[in-house]
Amino acid sequence: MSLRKTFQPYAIAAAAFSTLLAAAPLAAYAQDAVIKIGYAAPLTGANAGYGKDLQNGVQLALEDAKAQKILIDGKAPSFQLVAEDDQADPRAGVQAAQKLVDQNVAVVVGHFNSGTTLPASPIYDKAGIPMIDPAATNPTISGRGLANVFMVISNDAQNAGNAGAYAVDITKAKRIAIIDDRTAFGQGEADEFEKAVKAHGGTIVAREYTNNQAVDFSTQLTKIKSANADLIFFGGLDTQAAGVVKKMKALGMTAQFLGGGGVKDAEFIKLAGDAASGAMAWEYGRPLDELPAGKTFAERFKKRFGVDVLSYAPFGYDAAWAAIKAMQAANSTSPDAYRPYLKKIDFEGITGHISFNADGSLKSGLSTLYQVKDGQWVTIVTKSAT
Ligand code: ABU
Repeated sequence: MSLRKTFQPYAIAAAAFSTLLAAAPLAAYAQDAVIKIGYAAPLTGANAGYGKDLQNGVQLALEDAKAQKILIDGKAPSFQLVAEDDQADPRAGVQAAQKLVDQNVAVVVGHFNSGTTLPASPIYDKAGIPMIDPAATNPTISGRGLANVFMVISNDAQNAGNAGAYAVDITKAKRIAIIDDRTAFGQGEADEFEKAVKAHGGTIVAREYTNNQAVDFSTQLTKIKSANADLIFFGGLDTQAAGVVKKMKALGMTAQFLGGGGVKDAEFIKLAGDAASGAMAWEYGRPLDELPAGKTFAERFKKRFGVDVLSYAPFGYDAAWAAIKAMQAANSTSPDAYRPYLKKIDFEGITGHISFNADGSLKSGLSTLYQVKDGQWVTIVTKSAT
């Protein structure tokens, strides 16, 4: 039997403290039990803001669990966050995953990018460690039959699917263009958007692409301008989306800008300035201020970390709690023991109801359309998957 199969975080912690235990009262042992919670995301580079935001969400969940004095198998565990920087790079993502496996974490919350999550998840799966994805949204993440993959966020079949349907049916766009950043995320959501546009009888007049380091979008936008598009969908993240709307304005383009997930945040508005006005974007889940516990979460987060929620921190919080609740239900931190409970988890998180389909994807995923008005994102509509 492999080390992984016999892995028991409590057992390891207990062995390390065995000498101490012989002389210590039971209560002291209980408080010393350490559960390693793995976390992987970009902590350096262009996506580091997202990584830190998510990490703070996970950290807050662990601190809340401690404050609530939760018990697992009669013991009050001490959660230790073990964070690895995947640099938003697929190769570094694989290395980060292996490091977390080697450190015997009981669960992994991660990653942020679809491009790192896709190659990292089979490593956790092979090691038998559940990975709870709080942000990466390529639909194939949960579509490969991996028993240890769970998502607390809706995927891009749902989110970009809604975007495509709405662009045709409600916005009434007649000539739709698409640009994507050729990452697993950007291309994935652009593909889902295109599929939905076509399924709803819409017309794609141009499909262009860039890469996730590019800062100049002149070539693509000049072609799209010639194609006389009235709506442009961008598959990629906030910084580049801001560059696209700025260039659209510079070229005198009046087409509606529409982003998918990862565009709607304060950074986009700050970077795009006036060009952000009127921009639309679909994001995952419900607006935080419309969720029962959302306002309190935002206030507590600001008080604890000194910054506002950027975007995905509440999903990080819910991902960590999904693991903690499954461990509580199983009375064990052993993945083999708590995995069955994770599969049937059912609770109200900060982001909404958390329960999983058989493939680990979020049941009843929602997405929301926002638009920039007077320098702020305002909510247009929230929809369930099309
Ligand atoms: N889902 C938003 C951005 C992260 C990603 O999927 O790559």
